[in-house]
Amino acid sequence: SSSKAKDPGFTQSQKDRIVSLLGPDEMISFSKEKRSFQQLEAELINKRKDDLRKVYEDSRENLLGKLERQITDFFVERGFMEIKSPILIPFEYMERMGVGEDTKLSQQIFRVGENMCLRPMLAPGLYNYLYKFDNILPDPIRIFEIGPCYRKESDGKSHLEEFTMLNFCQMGSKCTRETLILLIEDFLDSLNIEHEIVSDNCMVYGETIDVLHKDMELSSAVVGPIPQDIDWGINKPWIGAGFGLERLLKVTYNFKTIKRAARCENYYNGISTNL
Ligand code: ATP
Ligand code: 9VF
Ligand code: MG
Repeated sequence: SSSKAKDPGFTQSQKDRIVSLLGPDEMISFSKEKRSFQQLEAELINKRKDDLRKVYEDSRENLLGKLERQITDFFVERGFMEIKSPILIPFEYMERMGVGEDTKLSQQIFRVGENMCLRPMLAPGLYNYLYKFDNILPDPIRIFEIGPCYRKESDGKSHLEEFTMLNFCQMGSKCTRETLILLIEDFLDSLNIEHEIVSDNCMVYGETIDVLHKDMELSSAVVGPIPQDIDWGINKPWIGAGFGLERLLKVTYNFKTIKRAARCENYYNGISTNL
């Protein structure tokens, strides 16, 4: 038919290339597209070059870096101390977290040499700081960390193998479910992110309070204490929550895949760099 004749008939790799060049708000219907692959690609390349030049001229800020600074300001203003603990940690920490060799998460850990691994979560470092600060800082103790975490993953739309976690926690008085939820709501309101709170379960913490945006988990939050606390020298109530920064960016900028928000040389601020 004549309509078929106009169909440029994009191959899958051409479609992938075009999709990678789209901006977050742009859509394309390949079946209705009149332009040839070469025309379309050239137009999108020019748009993306303009986008990158505009970032260079206007703000020069990296979205992930900027979000980390914004979140840091939020928690520092609310009395939480900023922590930077090691990314390369003893594997023994994970066993002490209750991540035994038979569990799913233990299969996801990147091991380094005999005894070390890349941290898959921030909790071990925060446990150690809570223990060290317990006899020094006034009650309740509030700390948080933002930084890289690593997990072997297979599913790609909202999972990265290298991602950035925020974990904030409070230990001592007022560690209630209500305090935790108010803090989470205040935090997500500051980022203008709609969310829903549901109960879930996980292997490390038992019962969790999960924060969802549509079907995607933004956070798991916990009201302690939990049995593992004793192995870290902790014997006070606590509350805490872990958020993935790339998931927050994906929601904020409506990215089709989390890759656009990741540490990834193929995108800068969600804009293709393969131009
Ligand atoms: P999921 O079930 O989605 O794999 P999880 O429950 O294993 O996540 P948690 O251990 O609860 O993840 O980690 C806290 C938060 O860190 C998650 O809610 C999510 O926002 C983020 N996160 C965890 N794993 C990843 C990942 N592989 N890539 C990006 N973000 C992640
Ligand atoms: C909730 C998600 C054990 C007192 C140092 C703080 C928490 C966060 C769960 C995270 C994780 N836990 N990704 O602990 O805040 O650890 O799996 Si603490
Ligand atoms: Mg979770």
